[in-house]
Amino acid sequence: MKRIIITGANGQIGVELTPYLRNLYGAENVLATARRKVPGPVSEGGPFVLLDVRDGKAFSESVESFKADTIIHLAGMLSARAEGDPLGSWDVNVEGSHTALEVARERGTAFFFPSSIAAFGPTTPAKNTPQDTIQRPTTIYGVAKVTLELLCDYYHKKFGLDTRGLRFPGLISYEALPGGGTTDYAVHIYYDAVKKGSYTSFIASGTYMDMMYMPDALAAVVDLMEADPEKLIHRNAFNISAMSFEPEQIAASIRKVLPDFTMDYDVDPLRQGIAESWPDSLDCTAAREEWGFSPKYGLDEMTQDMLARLKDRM
Ligand code: AKB
Repeated sequence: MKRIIITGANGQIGVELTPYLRNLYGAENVLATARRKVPGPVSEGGPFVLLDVRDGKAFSESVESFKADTIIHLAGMLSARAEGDPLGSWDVNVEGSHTALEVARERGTAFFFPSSIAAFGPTTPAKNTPQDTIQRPTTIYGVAKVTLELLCDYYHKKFGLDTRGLRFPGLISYEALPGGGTTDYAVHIYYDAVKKGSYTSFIASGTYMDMMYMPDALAAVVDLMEADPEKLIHRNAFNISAMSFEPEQIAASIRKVLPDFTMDYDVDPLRQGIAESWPDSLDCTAAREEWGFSPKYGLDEMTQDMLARLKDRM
């Protein structure tokens, strides 16, 4: 990657990936795009343009004038929000992503797509979920993710496009709150632990999901995009995860730092249903073997860092 254009740069991943890439590749070589201009590092720390990914003409012109060699396509709607607006989410998550893929084909750029654990469903083996397995998701978000995984594979095979992707687990970060996701409880819990010393979980006790600390996710994007293409057997998308836990385990980890922390439950049926349709834990062997995936943070290391950073901020 030398000249990178990022879509959805104001989202949970974009607000951290944009400065991270600018730091690695030079601020002038990373063009952030989003539908709104929000004051802060994304719009002020380097080049920025307003862009709706569904506007293929404007998108293509931005790629051409910036001379981008890589599109990091992050614009999208998360799982629970998408379930509340299936048609709107299809428009952004499938039509918008397909437009982005077409722009990549037209301009000959590499293309990164963030898939998700949501690309799996209730008939997928839930434990140690294989890289290649049954994908019959029951959420509109998951259906969109599978569609794009397949389209990316197709564009690679048919047009030789350099498409690469990751199946992200829940991402946990102190920089930005996610919005409308099912794994969001694992971020909110840290904020409430620092602010109030207690948390009410919308996910039920005993519900396991894969998770990862944001620094490991950022490194994974770069490691995959810089990987030797000859070594990639898979393209879209690699299973990646750093840990799998249920609410009681993250609460116990927080109590090691804040012994008085308490948690109770007010389970949200929508998000609980989504969580139960997703895997408990992914097998990441392909990512390790094909491009050296190796996350650094486990649950307790992440908890210590999250709480220390949030305390500084709040
Ligand atoms: C969500 O919960 O929707 C996302 C995801 C796992 O894709 N964090």
